[in-house]
Amino acid sequence: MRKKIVAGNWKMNNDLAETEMFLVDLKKQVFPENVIIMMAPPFTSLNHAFKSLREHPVELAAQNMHQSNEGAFTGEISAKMLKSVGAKTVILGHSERRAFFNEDSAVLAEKVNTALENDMGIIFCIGEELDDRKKGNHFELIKRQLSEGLFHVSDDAWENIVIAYEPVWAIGTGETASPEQAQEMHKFIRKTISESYSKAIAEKVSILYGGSVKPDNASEIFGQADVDGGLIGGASLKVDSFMKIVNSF
Ligand code: G2H
Repeated sequence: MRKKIVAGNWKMNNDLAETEMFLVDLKKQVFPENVIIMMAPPFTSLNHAFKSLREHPVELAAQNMHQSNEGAFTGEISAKMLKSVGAKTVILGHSERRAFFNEDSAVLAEKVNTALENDMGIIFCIGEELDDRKKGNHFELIKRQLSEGLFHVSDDAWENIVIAYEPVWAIGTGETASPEQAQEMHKFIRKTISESYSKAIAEKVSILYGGSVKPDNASEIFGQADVDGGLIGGASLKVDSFMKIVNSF
């Protein structure tokens, strides 16, 4: 049985007071036992959320980190720092990082190594632009993102890796991949992992879908054979919609 995961990616939303309001409401909820729930608030809210959620089954993730362990990198955050404030996992390769901060596969491969060295979990994001899909290049592109950014890791590292497939054309646009499109790509990703590693590894890795997941489309998407949960942006900012998605399996 693969792990089912719903992770909220808050992006650059919610200051400390807003985080606290969210947490007050979140802690009143009943959490399902069959789903790993993660939230990735901004760095500034991580430690507060971690301390506040100690008695609750919600894991903390960071939205990014630097590839170096320390040094003269003004404005950056290291894996060790993230761990020290309670983040167990880091999201790497989000399309917004790739597009707005020029993170390419080479730097992502370094970040992957640093996260693994520091014993952090990774949610590794991949996804094609609309243009790639229109041209029919989407499978090739996804394969390239995987092989260039991730496929240098050892077999054992896969214990700490989750994939998030997020078609860029579906992010924050209200447009979602159809459940069939999600399934088709998730199956392809699993096959690609199987070919480069092994069937056993491919069958075990959780592959999340991300891109305008909402309470009204989550259960159909999560019902697909190769979809093991979601990376949720906008709909993770309100406890009500986030929990409806968490309860969509
Ligand atoms: C995709 C997703 C979360 P949203 O970026 O990573 O955001 O659900 O707002 O499309």
